[in-house]
Amino acid sequence: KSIAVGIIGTGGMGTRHAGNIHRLVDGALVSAVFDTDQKNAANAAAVCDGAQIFDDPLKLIDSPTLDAVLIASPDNNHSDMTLACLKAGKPVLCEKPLATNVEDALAVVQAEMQSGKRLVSVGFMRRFDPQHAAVREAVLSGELGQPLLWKGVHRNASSAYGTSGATVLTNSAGHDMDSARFLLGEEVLEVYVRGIKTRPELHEDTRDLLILNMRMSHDKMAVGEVFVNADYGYEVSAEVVCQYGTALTQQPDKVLLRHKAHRGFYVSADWLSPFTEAYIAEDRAWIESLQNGTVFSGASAWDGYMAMAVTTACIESLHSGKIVPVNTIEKAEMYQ
Ligand code: ISE
Repeated sequence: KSIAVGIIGTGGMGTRHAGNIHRLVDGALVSAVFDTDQKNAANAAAVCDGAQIFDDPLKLIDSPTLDAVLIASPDNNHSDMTLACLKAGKPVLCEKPLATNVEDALAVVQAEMQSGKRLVSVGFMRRFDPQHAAVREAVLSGELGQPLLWKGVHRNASSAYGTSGATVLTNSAGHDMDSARFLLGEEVLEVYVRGIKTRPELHEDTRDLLILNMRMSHDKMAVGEVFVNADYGYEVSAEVVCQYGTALTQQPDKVLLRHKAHRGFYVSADWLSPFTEAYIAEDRAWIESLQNGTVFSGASAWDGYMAMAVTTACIESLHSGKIVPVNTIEKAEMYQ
């Protein structure tokens, strides 16, 4: 049976998922879209052979013609939309972050626990990126010995969503917290965050360059740079340092260019192109899990909640200058 998906939020990210699911994923079609901007909704509907355009996201969620919902609306309504999906008993893939504060993320986890069914998936797409997957495989092979340290780099050419420390930590750095958890297979216990504003003309709240220091379970360490105004382009990398070697993400098929007295590689301007494959693989894995009635292999509501719990501690650390513990509820059986 073909899975009928409705998409809430059809900006750049939602339209990308719509095209992936409708055109590139077997056994699924996008049959409904919603966006507050009619033009965006019409564009996405056109990509999906004339999907129905809803004027209310809650009506879309409740529509009996839809099997599943993908949420790619602005960050601050992710948790409300996800809760509405849980209420309707619909499987949902919510773009990261699951919420913009830890209380709302916890409400999603608790509602899912009450429903007794794993309905919520979260779009931490790096888990499906071939480079990140290869690093994880190398670590899991055991050949490098025990993993000890995660080192991440996350740079945006310019910030699309604001540059206060809280916004950067909530919107961008969640990927790095998830990457460290995923690649080391450990939880974040404590954080220490430093941040600066990189240009004098920026607003005084700006913390566009951050260093995250995370103490992980089993005495592992993680440190990441998050720089949302790096100017030259978009880049992400992750390295796991182990007892007998290290594994670092590498782009395999880059062309060495010689041009105008330079020799080097192009760098992408945004995340859509470096993570093209990751988004397709994520959408494919989600649809397959719905078809087979199995648990999604990517991030769960628990992972979305953990990212928000770590984010909350990071914001506190950035503001206080102190080491801050990550406080969470106990992990329920259904997320083990
Ligand atoms: C954006 O929202 C994303 O999810 C990108 O993957 C990330 O790299 C960027 O920093 C975020 O702003």
